[in-house]
Order: sequence, then C-alpha cells, then structure tokens
Amino acid sequence: MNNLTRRKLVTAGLAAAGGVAGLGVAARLAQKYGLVPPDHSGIYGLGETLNYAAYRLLTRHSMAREFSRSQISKRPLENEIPPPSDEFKRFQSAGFADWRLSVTGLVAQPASFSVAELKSYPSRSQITQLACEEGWSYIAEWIGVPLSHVLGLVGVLPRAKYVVYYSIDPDWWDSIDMADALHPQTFLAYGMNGGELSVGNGAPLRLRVPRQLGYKNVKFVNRLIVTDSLKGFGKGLGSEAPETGYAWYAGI
Ligand SMILES: Nc1nc2c(c(=O)[nH]1)N[C@H]1C(S)=C(S)[C@@H](COP(=O)(O)O)O[C@H]1N2
Ligand SMILES: [Mo]
Repeated sequence: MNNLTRRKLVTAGLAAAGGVAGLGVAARLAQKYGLVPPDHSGIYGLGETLNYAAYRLLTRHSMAREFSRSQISKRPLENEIPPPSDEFKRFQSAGFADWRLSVTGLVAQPASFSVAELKSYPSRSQITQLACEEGWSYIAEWIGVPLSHVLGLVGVLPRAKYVVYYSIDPDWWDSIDMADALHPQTFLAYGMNGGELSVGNGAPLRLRVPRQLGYKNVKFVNRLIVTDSLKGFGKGLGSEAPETGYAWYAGI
C-alpha cells in the first residue's frame, strides 16, 4: 500500500472513530488525547492535526518495515549537503574524537557524550529505508545506540513531551514526540552498511527515525534538548519544515 492510500485510510479511520460528524469531532478527539502537533494552526493546521492524531491513535505501536541484507541498496544516496564549515572540518580531521552530543532540558542529569562513549553502549542495528519527501529512497543497515538508551542515562522527567535535536549545521534542527523518541527503532546512528557512517550520510552521528520521512533524519547531530513545549524553539512550529509548507509530523 503506498503512503498516500495509507494516509487516507488512517485519516478516514480517525474520522470514523470520531463519528460521522467528521473533521470537527476528529479534531476534538486529537485535542482530548493531547495529539495536537506544534504546526496545528494556519492553512495546513487541521490536516496536520488529523494526520498526526490518526497515526498516533491507530498506529501507535507500529514498527517501520525492516528488510533483509539482500535488499540493501547497492548505492546508498548521499543527499546534497552544504559545504562543511571550518569547525566541522576540524572535528573531521581529528576523527571526530572531540565531537560531543549534549543532552539538556527536562532531564535529571544533563550530560554530554563522546562518540566513543556512545559506541560503548549496547548497540543495535536495523535495515530500514530512508525516504526523501522528493520521492527517492534507499535501504541501508544502520548501527547505533537507541535514543531511548541515551535518554535513560540522563533521566527524562515525566512532564517531557518532545526531544529537539540539532545539527552542527545551524540550518538543521527538528523535534519528535516522546513516542518516537522512545521508539525502539529511533537511533543515534554512527555506522552504516558495516562501516563508519560517511560524512555524506551524516557522520559522526545522525538521528535515524525510520517511521518518518528523510528530512526528520538530521545529520551531524550534536545537541538534544528535552522539553515539554516547542514554543520557544524557532518559530514554535517544532522545526523549520512547517515554516516552508512541510509537515512537522512526517510519518510513513
Ligand atoms: N544536517 C542535515 N541533515 C539532513 C539534511 C541536510 O541537508 N543537512 N537533509 C535531510 C534530507 S531532506 C534527507 S532526504 C536526508 C537524506 O539522507 P541521506 O543523505 O543519507 O540520503 O537527510 C536529511 N538530514
Ligand atoms: Mo529529503
């Protein structure tokens, strides 16, 4: 089933769950379950709310499809990235030994981790697809540490609702809700297809959220902030995507 029909189906399912009165009821349902995404207002707002709430109510425990080794793409795509900054080049020439991932916000114990530390934690791998909103995709095997493990180490406070994540590249940041942050397939990836992650694919650390589109999979991640509100971040829409007409919640 392609994503569009799936989207239509879950949205229809939610409307049905809300009764024949349709959208208004569904939106109230979303409100009731606290499933209102940060980009809920404006022209696309109602659609985004419906889409997000529908996914969360109907596919809450779902897993992204995992593939077999024989299905790994022969040539994984490295999407275009801006030329690396001098700062990034310095990290790179030192083998990323000084790279730190800081984790702050609504946590019991703010901390920062080197890549070596992250690699010393129990690793998991998964063969999943990365799908760009522009229509192309590739399948690869990623290895990394589940984000839930790192969040467990710092102790997320009960009122936390989102994890905001930043690239060293200032143009890229995004956020996910706790359901996705704690999801077993959400990874801080440091390796791909049996080797190190390439810089093109986001070395030394990238967030892999296989249940969402490519653009949520931010490369060169060096900062996480746990929060209960996205209002203070950027324009308050949860990421830059909604500022340009894309969805904050990009479930597939
Ligand atoms: N820091 C950073 N992260 C990024 C991007 C980027 O340009 N910079 N592009 C995003 C988009 S639009 C996609 S589709 C994927 C592409 O991942 P790939 O290069 O592994 O194919 O990375 C995402 N993460
Ligand atoms: Mo993309």
